[in-house]
Amino acid sequence: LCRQLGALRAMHQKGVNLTDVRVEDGQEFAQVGSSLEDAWQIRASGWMVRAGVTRGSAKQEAGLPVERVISHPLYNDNSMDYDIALMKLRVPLNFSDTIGALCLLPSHQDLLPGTPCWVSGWGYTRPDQGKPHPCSSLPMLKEALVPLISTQRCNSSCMYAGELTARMLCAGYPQGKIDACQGDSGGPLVCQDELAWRLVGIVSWGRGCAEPNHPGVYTNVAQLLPWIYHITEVWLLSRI
Ligand code: 4AZ
Repeated sequence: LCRQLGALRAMHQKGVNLTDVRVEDGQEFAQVGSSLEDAWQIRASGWMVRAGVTRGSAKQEAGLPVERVISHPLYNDNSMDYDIALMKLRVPLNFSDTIGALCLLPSHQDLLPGTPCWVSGWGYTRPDQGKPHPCSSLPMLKEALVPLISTQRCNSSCMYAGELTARMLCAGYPQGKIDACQGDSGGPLVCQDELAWRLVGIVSWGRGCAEPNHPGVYTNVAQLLPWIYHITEVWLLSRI
């Protein structure tokens, strides 16, 4: 059974897209959520999602309305620990050739270092890219093969020297050159097993992009499954 979680491009009605402003960042939330009992759970009427697209879209292009957004209550802006949020669409997606469900991992499955996984996004293709020229064509979705790197190795003194928590995992190449970059955050890291494609990570952070000894750091979805199941169960049962 796969839940309808996965690679979606979301944007804000005001004209900011999900990759420009982190959904889980404080201010947007503090403002909108302050009137609710649960400050972490807001009615996200301003958020829109586009599904089944590979071409980057203009800010004013229509999307599907989002009913709710919740960011993890333990999210830490400094350490980037618990870098995850969930969105519930107002109306379920119609599955098609280009829109489907991505599976989660079976609980407590540990993937081996070297497992081939794919990251995708509309982010920078050079670390110093800067804003695109207003007349330049809209970007296409890009993907890259990034093998998993063990946390033990990634947390060693020559890589991230203890900065990684259990809610993080690394993927990429010790020699650099291929990596996620700014604007890819929130996007999926997927790996295929015998049964399905699985959402293993979420693009989170890294020192620069594609630098040697600083592979991409991803939210370790396997460690957050209890929270994902809890929230989606509540949303399902309460019909909110
Ligand atoms: C970012 O700022 C970002 N090289 C995303 C991914 C990586 C670095 C920065 C990984 O959104």
